[in-house]
Amino acid sequence: MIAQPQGLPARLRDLGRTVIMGVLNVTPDSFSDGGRYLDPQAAIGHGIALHLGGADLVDVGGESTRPGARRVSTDEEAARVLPVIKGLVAADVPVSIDTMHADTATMAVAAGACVVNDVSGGLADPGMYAAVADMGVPYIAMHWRGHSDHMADLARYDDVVVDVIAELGQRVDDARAAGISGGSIVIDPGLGFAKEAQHNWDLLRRLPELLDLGFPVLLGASRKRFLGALLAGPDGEPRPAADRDAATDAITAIAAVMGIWAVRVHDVRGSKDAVRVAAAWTRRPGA
Ligand code: PMM
Repeated sequence: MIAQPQGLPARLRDLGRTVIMGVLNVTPDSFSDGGRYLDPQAAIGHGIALHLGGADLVDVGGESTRPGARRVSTDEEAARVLPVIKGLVAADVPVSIDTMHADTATMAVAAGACVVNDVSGGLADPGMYAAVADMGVPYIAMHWRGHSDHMADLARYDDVVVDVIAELGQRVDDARAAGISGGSIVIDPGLGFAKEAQHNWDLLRRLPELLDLGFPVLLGASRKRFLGALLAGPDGEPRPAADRDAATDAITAIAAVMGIWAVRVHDVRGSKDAVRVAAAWTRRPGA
């Protein structure tokens, strides 16, 4: 059984396999797709293509979390994402909103988004938990220690898995205390966020410890720097982001076999195939 959050729309429920979340960044500066989908029509077209290609959910974000990226105001972020969310919802595409801002989350859900994905796990905006509690949608709480301009300095752990679990546990307790139902929370170890490459590998190797908490888990490994470093050529140059999809698909296969609820990926096709292989291998229905 793959743990899933309560409050999902019917077509995302009980799939019996890992959910594919496609990445749609409506930003000028995201590390992989920055600048490509700033035009709403281009973004909507790409979101529809992701969905038709196998994304169960399209994750729309208007603020880059790349190291050194400029923070955006709620107004600017909302102006980027809302037309795109409306266009996708009108085209019957399930949408999640990737934001750290409670106001953006509220507007996005009013526009039809069905999941809130908060990379700060509620730490960036003190109003986030109350907003999500009011709306009753599933809430993805990612492990986060600070904004991207200084997160590299925060990558210090005694035992990264134990520390991430303890910090996520605190987020879950705070979210529940603010009224979010425990059953609607998804946890995410935040690969690449205040993590060095070895931290990410430790978290991936010890996924059972995270899964043991009993919450649905989401992983966002897609095209991240630790994969580029792993695949560096003989000159030591990291493999470019656009050429990390096969490695991403390998992580998806592992995640799917382990019972991860969802993977957040740029290239949907390979991950979808990986999920189908894993589902067939584990004899879960839905392959
Ligand atoms: N990573 C990014 C953005 N949003 N959300 C969740 N839940 N987990 C992640 O790992 C995550 C995320 C950064 O990647 P991008 O710049 O390609 O969107």
